[in-house]
Amino acid sequence: MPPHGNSSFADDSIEGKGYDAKLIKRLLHYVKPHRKLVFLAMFFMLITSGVELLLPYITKQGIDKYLARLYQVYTDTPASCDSLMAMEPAEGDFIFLASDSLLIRKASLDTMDPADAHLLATGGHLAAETFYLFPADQYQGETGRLQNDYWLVPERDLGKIPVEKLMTIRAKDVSGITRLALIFLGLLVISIFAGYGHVMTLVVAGQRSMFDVRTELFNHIQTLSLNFFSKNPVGRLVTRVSNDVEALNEMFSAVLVNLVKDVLLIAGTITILLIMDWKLALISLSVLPVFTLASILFRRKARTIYRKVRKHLAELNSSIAEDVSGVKVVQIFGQEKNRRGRYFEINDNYYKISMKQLYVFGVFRPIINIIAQVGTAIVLIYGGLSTLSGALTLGALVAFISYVRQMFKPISDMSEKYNIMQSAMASSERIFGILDTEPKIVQSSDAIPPQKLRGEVAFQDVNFGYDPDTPVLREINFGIEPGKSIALVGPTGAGKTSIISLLTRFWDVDTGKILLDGTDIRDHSVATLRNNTSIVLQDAFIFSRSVADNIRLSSDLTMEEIRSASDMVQATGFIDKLPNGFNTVMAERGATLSTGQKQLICFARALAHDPRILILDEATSNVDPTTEQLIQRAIETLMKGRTSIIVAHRLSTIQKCDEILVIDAGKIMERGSHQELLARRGIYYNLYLLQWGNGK
Ligand code: M5T
Ligand code: MG
Repeated sequence: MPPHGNSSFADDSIEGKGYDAKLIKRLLHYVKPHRKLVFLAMFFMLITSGVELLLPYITKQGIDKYLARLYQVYTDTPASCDSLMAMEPAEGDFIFLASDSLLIRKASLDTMDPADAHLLATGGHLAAETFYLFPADQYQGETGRLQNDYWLVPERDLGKIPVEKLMTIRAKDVSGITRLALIFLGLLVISIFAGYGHVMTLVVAGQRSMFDVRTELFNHIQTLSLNFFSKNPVGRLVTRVSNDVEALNEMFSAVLVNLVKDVLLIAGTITILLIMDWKLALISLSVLPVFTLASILFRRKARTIYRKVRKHLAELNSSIAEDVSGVKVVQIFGQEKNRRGRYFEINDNYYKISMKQLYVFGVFRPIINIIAQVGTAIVLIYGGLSTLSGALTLGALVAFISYVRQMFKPISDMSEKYNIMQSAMASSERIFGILDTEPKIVQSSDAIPPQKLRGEVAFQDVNFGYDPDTPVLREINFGIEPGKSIALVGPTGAGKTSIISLLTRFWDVDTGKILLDGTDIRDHSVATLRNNTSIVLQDAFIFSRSVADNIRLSSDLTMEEIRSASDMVQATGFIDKLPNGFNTVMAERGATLSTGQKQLICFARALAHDPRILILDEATSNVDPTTEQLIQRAIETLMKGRTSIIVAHRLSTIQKCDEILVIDAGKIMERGSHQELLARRGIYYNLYLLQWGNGK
């Protein structure tokens, strides 16, 4: 595997802070245009949280009011009985039995003033036995006893009464419970819709914000100067635009969507538990710290291992991709065994890390579940005991258990959210890093407005290096009259392409200047530069669009103009043979075209834009003699009447130019016409012998 194989993965660390106010503030800037959606989402979220908190309470009501409608007998002096009755609790809570006794509904102890309830429960006047109460005119059976107008059936004997009988005499309870069930159902439906609305609105807001981030990022990257791209390989940039924005998106859909809700639910649940029974609440919350710790630990481990799995998988994939695409080389050089060994190693690494992942999940998940179950068990034990002693109603116990169970999930989710936040913060830092990179080559504020050029070019004492320590061009001086042409020749790495890059302002000179029509190119507006020059690069770049679009690019050229440009460079011949002619959509980078064909399309592109200054970096690649001739003629057509600066490899092209500059190691070593240079018997003469001496 080459060293650069997965550098883009190695680079994209995800460690860091989970919350950074500055970054969040900047991110919110992208959400701002969609804030209405966010507010709507918050509204929906309040509804769903409210319903979720309400449901166990409704269960409690159903149980206490209708299912476990239990009474205890209270006996005391008539005076205190009277004063109790005078408290006038809710209807049916206290029922007069005799002057010295009354029935108190068990669940009503929950709703009255805690001090009163305490007095009642501990005064020794309240019998522990619990009864169901039936109006004496409706039911009198073997079990229970008649007292005043009521038939009292002890709770444990209720099963002895036939079901049909129970249904009729408890008709009120049945209708009450039905009503509650319907309310329960209604709330559920509301919560489903509100939940849908909540997720949808936030996800839409998130997607729209991410869309904006991606657009801004892409637009910004396009403005950046080449020095940025030579420092940031394509792979890394692609990762930025896709993965890092995806991490932000994950933060949106997973974190923001639920974080507020989780916090609300946890806080709400704890409050309700404390109000219901603060002792039991504290006891049942005792597992929370352990549970939270275990969740955090698990999520952290899971995340780390997930990253490793991803990294190994990427290695595995790129190894397959490389070996398959390089299979010819592997076979010719007999490297199969060697490569098999390497692949085995990578494959084995991936297997091991995957097993580790399974192990982490296999151990931690059950542990976390067990802790949650222990929490529920504690509630059952303590709550059960309190229910037995009458301090807690059955409904309250059931509600308690629901609340406690309902609380574990958001807590365990929170630790995952922290991890997601962490990667999102790291990603946004990188994204903003790109957005904050200023283009190095900028148009000066007092630039000359766009103008049509005559096409005079001059280099004056130009020095340049891609990095300051290694000069690439030294003391370059030359000039071209409008309409004249110059050929740059020299060995590979001499600096020919670099001269061209300076003229197009892909880079700026270190010292010296470049003049267009007598004005420094840095004082011209960028539009002047782009409108008056056309460039055909060494590696002809074809976009995966139609041939016509490749020639047109973004200009508004008509089909006739495109066709005539391609006629002039003699490209129409092969274009017409393509399946859809000019409308044939090209493969990525024009993969289905030959090198010569790609060149011809690029020539047509340059010609169609009718530049004053033509810049051409001739391809060195060998093409067949027919194409060679086509290209040669195309170049001549292109050069006609334009200032041309051409990096030339073909002798015929070179001879057509008005002056030849021989570049070596970043310096102009010789200059003159073909004949003059040959006569000098210098570098050019030697190049001539080496390259074209065989008569080509
Ligand atoms: C001239 C160096 C390169 C060479 C010298 C594009 C580029 C080049 N270089 C960098 O350090 N960084 C860069 O981004 O500059 O290179 P050139 O101008 O491309 O050479 P050429 O066009 O004459 O060569 P060729 O092969 O195209 O005929 O030392 O390392
Ligand atoms: Mg070059």
